[in-house]
Amino acid sequence: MMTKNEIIEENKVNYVEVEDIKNIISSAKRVAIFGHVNPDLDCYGSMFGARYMCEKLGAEAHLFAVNSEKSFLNGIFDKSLIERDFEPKDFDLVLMVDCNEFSRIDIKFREKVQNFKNILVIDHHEHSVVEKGCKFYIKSDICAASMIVANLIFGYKIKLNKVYAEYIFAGIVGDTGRFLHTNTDIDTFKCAVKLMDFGIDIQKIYDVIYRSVTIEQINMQKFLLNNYHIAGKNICYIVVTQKVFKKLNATPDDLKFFVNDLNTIKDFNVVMVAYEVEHNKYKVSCRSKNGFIVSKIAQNYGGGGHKMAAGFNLFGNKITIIRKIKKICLEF
Ligand SMILES: [Mn+2]
Repeated sequence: MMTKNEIIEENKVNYVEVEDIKNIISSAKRVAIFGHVNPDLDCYGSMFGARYMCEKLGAEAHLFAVNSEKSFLNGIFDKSLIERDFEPKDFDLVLMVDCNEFSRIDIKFREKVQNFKNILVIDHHEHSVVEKGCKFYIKSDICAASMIVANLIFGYKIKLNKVYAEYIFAGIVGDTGRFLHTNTDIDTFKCAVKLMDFGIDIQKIYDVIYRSVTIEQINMQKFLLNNYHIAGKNICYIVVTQKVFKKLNATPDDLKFFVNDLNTIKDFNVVMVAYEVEHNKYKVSCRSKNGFIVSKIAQNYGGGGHKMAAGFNLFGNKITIIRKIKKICLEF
């Protein structure tokens, strides 16, 4: 059996360098920028940052995403710049950031993006599949896609402004859990310092992200702490049905907010939270520490992500999901 790297090698992945990205973007007239489904801070940070970079390189750039009206992202990013109707014929370049697979693109845009001829990918997730025909710039050792974009902007000597420095900073804060996760390194702080030089208001960003916890979120947190189970090598798992969301008047966004918090509990090597997003369709968010790796398990189940933060989908009713999750817990 071929290893993942051999498979990728065989497909002759079209990796591009910093200068190529500049050429690709400057020779485009109109760029359509996409991030992943259920956008998070880094997704928006990198999308908005990429928009700024494209415009400064002489291309008109548009942002496409599907975001909930209730999302806290709206408190940070200028949501009036987000569009929902993508017409491929209006564009000559698609730029995918913070994701490198079509399956991560919102279903609303997926087919149109997939059929697009000229696609550039800027991401920090490792490949789990290699999409044909795309040009890739993948830096999996960088904490956030936003930081990759920041480094490109700095490298091209483009002058950033306060607003976009805040967007990019928010992206880095999001993916590092405010400089907590193991993906935080000296370069992360160097980048943060450069961004702070633009006079950004970090308290404003932190207020929106960390000082705006709602009662629904607290109820969700209470539910998680009251309903976790332990299996295998101190693997913590929780299953949250749509019924629970309804009862708590909470959303998957409210839950995602606390998945990282569960991983701060010393004894847990891995935390897996399965939550029902559609009838009998569960997303499983995984976090790990103490040397445990979740990306491989996520890939084995058709998902992906980072070594210590990954996810995948499971299908079935509550009983089936509990059985599957328990089995997966024993695979560590
Ligand atoms: Mn990211």
